[in-house]
Amino acid sequence: MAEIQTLSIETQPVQRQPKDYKSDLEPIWCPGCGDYGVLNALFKAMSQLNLDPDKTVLVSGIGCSSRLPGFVVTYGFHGVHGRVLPVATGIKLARPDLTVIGVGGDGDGYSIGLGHFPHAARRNIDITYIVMNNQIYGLTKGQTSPTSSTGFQTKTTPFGNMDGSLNPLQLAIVSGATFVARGYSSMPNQLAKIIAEAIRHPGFALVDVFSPCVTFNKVQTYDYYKGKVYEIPDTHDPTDKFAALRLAEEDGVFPIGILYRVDRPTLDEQVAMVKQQAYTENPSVEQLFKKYQ
Ligand SMILES: Cc1ncc(C[n+]2csc(CCOP(=O)(O)OP(=O)(O)O)c2C)c(N)n1
Ligand code: SF4
Repeated sequence: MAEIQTLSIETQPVQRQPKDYKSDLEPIWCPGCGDYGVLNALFKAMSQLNLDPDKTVLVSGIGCSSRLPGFVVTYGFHGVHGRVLPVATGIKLARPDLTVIGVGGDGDGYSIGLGHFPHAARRNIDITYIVMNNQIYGLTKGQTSPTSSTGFQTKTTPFGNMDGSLNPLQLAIVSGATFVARGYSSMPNQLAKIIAEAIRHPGFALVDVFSPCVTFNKVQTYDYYKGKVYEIPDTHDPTDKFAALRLAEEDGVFPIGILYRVDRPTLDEQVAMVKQQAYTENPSVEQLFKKYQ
């Protein structure tokens, strides 16, 4: 009998370009909104990593910035306000093979969603969280957010914001995040590099991005950041927690880059190990009853 020959076809990996991640939907952000820069940097980062859109999920909440998943050809989940992190955590635990990226605004992530933030960080779930921080609520037309500066006059604070402003970088570091970075939407090449590193990092990675709202924030404008943002020098040791906290504390000038990066087991790795152990031991229901009665 003739031997059956199997034909193997070698397929070359496709190198995707930034434009290949762009969906047919055109962004409807105001002209000049910082979120355009973040979207373009994300396209570049995805191309640098050659991410497969069929294996990538973008999860967002509600806000101008949370529209972002619609503009990308990956899977997307445009959820409810403030719930990026629990949804992203659930997706990553159910499908650890997927690259999961949360996106949204400072209102979404640091106000209504803040309760989820330290827990995602301390659990070290392997997701990337990009916060487009414009220090205001854009979608609802200009109210203060937790990162608004003290004294900032908005519709909700006509006599000036009386609150101190939250420092998301420090909060992430002390909560147990293993990758903490700051980007600026007007430095798209550097932002793309930071986002690519964050996605590559195994564990909870925060990328807080200054992304000016040109319509409602007339204080933290592009002019405001000119001369205040600077790249973190190579001499900074990102494994030094206290050095990272000091960088995040700087006031009046804003270091851009990776402040903190360490390795620690991720939640999804540990859950996979427990699942494996349960399959290996495979106890009967009777044995389980005996063990726990
Ligand atoms: C439960 C709930 N509360 C309030 C709102 C109203 N709301 C929609 S977006 C938003 C804040 C948006 O600010 P931010 O997350 O910073 O995003 P931006 O629009 O600035 O990108 C608020 C309060 C809502 N949609 N759902
Ligand atoms: S309102 Fe602000 S945040 Fe929203 S799209 Fe316009 S500039 Fe961007």
